[in-house]
Amino acid sequence: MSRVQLLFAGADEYNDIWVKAAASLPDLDLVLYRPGLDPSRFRYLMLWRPVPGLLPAMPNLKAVFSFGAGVERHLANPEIPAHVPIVRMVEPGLTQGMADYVLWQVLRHHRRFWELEEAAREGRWAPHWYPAAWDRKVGILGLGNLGQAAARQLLSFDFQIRGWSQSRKDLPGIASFAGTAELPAFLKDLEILVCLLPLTPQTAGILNAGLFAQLAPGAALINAGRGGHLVEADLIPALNSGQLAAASLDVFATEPLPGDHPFWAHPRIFVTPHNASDTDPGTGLGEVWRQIVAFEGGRPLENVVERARGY
Ligand code: NDP
Ligand code: OXD
Repeated sequence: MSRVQLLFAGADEYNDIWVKAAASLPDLDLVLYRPGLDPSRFRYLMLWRPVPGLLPAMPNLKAVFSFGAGVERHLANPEIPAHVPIVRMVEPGLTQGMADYVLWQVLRHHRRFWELEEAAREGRWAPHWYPAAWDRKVGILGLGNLGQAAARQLLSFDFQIRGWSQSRKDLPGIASFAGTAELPAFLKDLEILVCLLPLTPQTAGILNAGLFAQLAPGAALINAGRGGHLVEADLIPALNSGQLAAASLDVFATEPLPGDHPFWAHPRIFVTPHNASDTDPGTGLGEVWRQIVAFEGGRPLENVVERARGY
């Protein structure tokens, strides 16, 4: 196969790391997008945020590779022609990063480490009781690539794991709940809830007061899906009433989270800057290259977004 050019409009702040990673793929030319560049010759594009005017100037485009796993921005971008496939990012670095983030936060809530940190800061000697991991009920909304990886990692730490998805899964050790009808049974008595759903019209606002009320009293919430999953106005009342004990939020309706947002200052909310997991330049680019080679060889692309279902 002759050399292939990939136009790269990723997250600007890491461009140099991506250029370095591309050096290990001698048949791939990674060309960084910059205003004024003529994109018409490119057949492949790697895209994070929309770049107004870019897609209409790419008549030879064969596929858009999403820089991330979440594709709601691409689906909302009217400039991506309907016939051009959008490929979700599925790669080992992103997957492992999310499994690690979820494990970190689940352990934090399981052991209420934040209470110990608070006590230590205040010079208080305040041990507390905690149940064994095998008695802790953890649920994952979204049992796709990332949700399954997080579930497997938690399972290896002996937590009781349930997952919720559109279609039922047959995964050893994980109780699978499927569809809206099974959501109440999934939520019942859950002590730690992790959201790893894609943002779609069906999942927007799913983390709301009605859902919190179905969890065990004093449950913890971890949202690493999208900010649009959470009804922000419902969170602080749920924390103040004790329905929720604490929350870890990585994603927000407005990013960066504005400096005066009440989530920053709330003692039971732990904010991270949409950094739960990132696409790894080495393995991420390797995956894009693997797919381009297969596609050029006449094989179908994998992980193509189903536009009608929204992910
Ligand atoms: P997948 O497409 O692999 O998985 C999505 C899962 O959600 C599937 O199990 C799917 O069910 C389920 N689902 C979708 N809609 C519904 C619904 N209406 N009801 C029930 N279940 C539903 O996505 P990934 O695991 O790769 O990524 C998930 C999300 O994580 C991304 O969309 C993105 O928003 C977020 N993300 C956040 C990052 C961060 O740093 N905070 C980093 C990367 C991703 P089924 O299996 O039946 O199709
Ligand atoms: C992603 C993300 O979608 O980083 O991959 O949020």
